[in-house]
Amino acid sequence: MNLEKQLEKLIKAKYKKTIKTCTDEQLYDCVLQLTKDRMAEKPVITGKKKVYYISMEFLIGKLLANNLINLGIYEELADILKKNGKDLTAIEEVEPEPSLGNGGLGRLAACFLDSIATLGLPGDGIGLNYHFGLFKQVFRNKLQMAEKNDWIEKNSWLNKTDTTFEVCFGDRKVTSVLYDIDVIGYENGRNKLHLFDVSSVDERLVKKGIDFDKTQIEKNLTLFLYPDDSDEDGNLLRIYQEYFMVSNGAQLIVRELKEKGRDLHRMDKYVAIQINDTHPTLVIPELIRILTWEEGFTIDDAVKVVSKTCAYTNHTILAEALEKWPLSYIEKVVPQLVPIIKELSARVAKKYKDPKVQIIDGEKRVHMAHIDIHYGYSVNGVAAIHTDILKDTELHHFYEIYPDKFNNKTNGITFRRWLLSCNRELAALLSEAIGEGYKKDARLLEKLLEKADDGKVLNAIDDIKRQKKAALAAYIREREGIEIDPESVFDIQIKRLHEYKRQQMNALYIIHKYLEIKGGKKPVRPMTFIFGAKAAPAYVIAQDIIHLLLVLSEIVNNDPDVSPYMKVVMVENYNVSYAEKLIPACDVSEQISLASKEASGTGNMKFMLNGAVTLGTSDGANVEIHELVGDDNIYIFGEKSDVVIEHYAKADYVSKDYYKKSPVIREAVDFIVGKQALKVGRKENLERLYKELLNKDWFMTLLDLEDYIRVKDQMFADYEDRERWKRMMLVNIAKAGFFSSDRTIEEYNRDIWKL
Ligand code: 26Q
Repeated sequence: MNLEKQLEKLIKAKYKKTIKTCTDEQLYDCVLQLTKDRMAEKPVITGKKKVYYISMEFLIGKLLANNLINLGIYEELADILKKNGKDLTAIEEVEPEPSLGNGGLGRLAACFLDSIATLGLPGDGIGLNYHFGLFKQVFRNKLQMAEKNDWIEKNSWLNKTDTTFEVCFGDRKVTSVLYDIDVIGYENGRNKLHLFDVSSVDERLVKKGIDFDKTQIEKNLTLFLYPDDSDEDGNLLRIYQEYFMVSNGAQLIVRELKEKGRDLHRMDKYVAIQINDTHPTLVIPELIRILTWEEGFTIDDAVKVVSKTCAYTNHTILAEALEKWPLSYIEKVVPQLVPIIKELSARVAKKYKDPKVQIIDGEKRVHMAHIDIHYGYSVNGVAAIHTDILKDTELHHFYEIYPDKFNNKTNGITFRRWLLSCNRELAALLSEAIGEGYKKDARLLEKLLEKADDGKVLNAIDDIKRQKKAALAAYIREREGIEIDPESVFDIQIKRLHEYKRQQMNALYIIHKYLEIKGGKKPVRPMTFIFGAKAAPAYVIAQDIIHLLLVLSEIVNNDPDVSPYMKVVMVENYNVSYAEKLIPACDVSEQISLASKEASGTGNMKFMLNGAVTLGTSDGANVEIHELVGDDNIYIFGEKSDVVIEHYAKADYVSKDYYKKSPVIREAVDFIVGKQALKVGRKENLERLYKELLNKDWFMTLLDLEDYIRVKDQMFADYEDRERWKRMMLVNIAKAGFFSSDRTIEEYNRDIWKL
């Protein structure tokens, strides 16, 4: 049916109105329905073998614009609405964001689903239907507060199915309900994201903020996404969640195989299960349990086929982030898996004496990654340097046993969301300059290099950047109540708050600049420093860093000597939707993690694609960005990973030495507990952070601070060479093609899944 007629019909049936007379909310409701109906018409992608991407997080973000783009009806719908006095972007704003992930790992899963469907590969996601996504961040008294973040409305992307399974825990049994979200590829067919829920979930359990009774498992199991990004204590509920997900997932996979009449002994010919970090690791013993208990397999046969089916992706080398659960926890939550885990552990112990590769260690803790490595057929890191570090140091002992299992899959991002949708203007310009081919084959962006001396194209890129900066400035004025100058340089750091990502180093630079300006050294052009970051609620130092940023924002923005030259903005409740507004407006992309610590990063890729220039360390995918764009189009600083790793090995990094040696460092660090900061900030938080930096500084902020200041100053100076900067923008865009998640997924398929 004609799109306009279809929409009119829906509106009439639901609201007895017309497009013109509908509110944006009503229009959203009907456009959602229309989009879902159109998606349901797309053929399901099929094939002999299918991948299941199993993950505790799918940070899908708003889906409307993306689905319209993938259906190929975005422009048509926008025109229809416009004709009727309505604005599609305003309608997009109505959609609540499903924040079903913490950060990079969850967002990667969402990009991968888009690319799997776009490439026409059969592949579904398996995850949990959290009723409350990642907490909503609000600032009170310059401190982060966490509030619940509900996203499920009466009409949503979720389709309730009649699939239910029983999941048995040691102390109770629950019934699951399956909700599906359709995933359609760009001009391609349909896969699914399967999100499991418990039938007995009860949202009323949530009292104040994000507090709830942790013991009522039937009611709380799928209420919340765990807000910990990598270093906080897990607990029993986390294991209940993990087992609930994998048990449902395993049952679904086995059922689908049986429905297709497949021989379970040859499961690996029909199924690949990609385990997204260790969180879904229990799928391995759970599948073995199902095959032996319910399908009559011998344990040898079950272990064999499962080991050929499961593949593991590692996303971190932070030791504290690797899951190790006390066996007693697993005993309590899923006693039925304990004999299997013990058997898997015993088989390893019999073959390998090295304590570093055991599944159950001397303290009776279960190392989840070790299960994955011994009983999976592939182990991959997420950027070249990350995989190298896994092989050479962190997982070296495993690499010696299984050299062939290890492989690298450098992360990627979906260009549908991170270019076509969030920067339609740039996409249009690219189409005009180099044709539409890049939309299907991102590497064709390199054709843009032919325009590196074309003043018209360069100016057009710059114009779009200005436009996006103006739009962001307006948005920030409205949302944060802060006035920023669109003519200033926009320097942006958006990512989870973590010491290894070193937002505190950026803060020290800001202090340094502030003091310089106070001392009369004014920059030629104003600068705007923008942050967005949530901190795990239990991560104390991360909270302190947020506090410092908010303190700096107040001091700088309210100082009449300084505010004409610089502004500091910490945006509230940074999420995917905010990222889509920030990234196209960015000049300087801050990727300043301590070398060796950021597995890959994916924000770095999104910024580059949108014409920002990276200021970064030789870490994660920055290394590959550097190789692609060359020395002239990126700003790299800081110690390299080998030096850092050596400091850890020798335990010889002493932050105080750097503090003592450098007056610049001293002045900036002391500011944190100086009179001015204490006047607007809280002593407890600022002093704790100060002491941490001086006495511990585990992520070596002061090691790189001077070099950071030097290179960042150079970068700001170079910004004034406008012609050179425009060229840098162009080269970054042109070289971003490699970071399309379509390329990443092609590699996963070629080397691991073989669909
Ligand atoms: C673990 C145990 C208990 C509770 C929570 C967790 C937990 C939750 C989330 C552990 C880790 C995470 C998230 C990790 C993450 O986002 N890692 C990022 O993954 C990206 C995609 O590969 C990389 O680009 C980033 O470098 C990496 O930090």
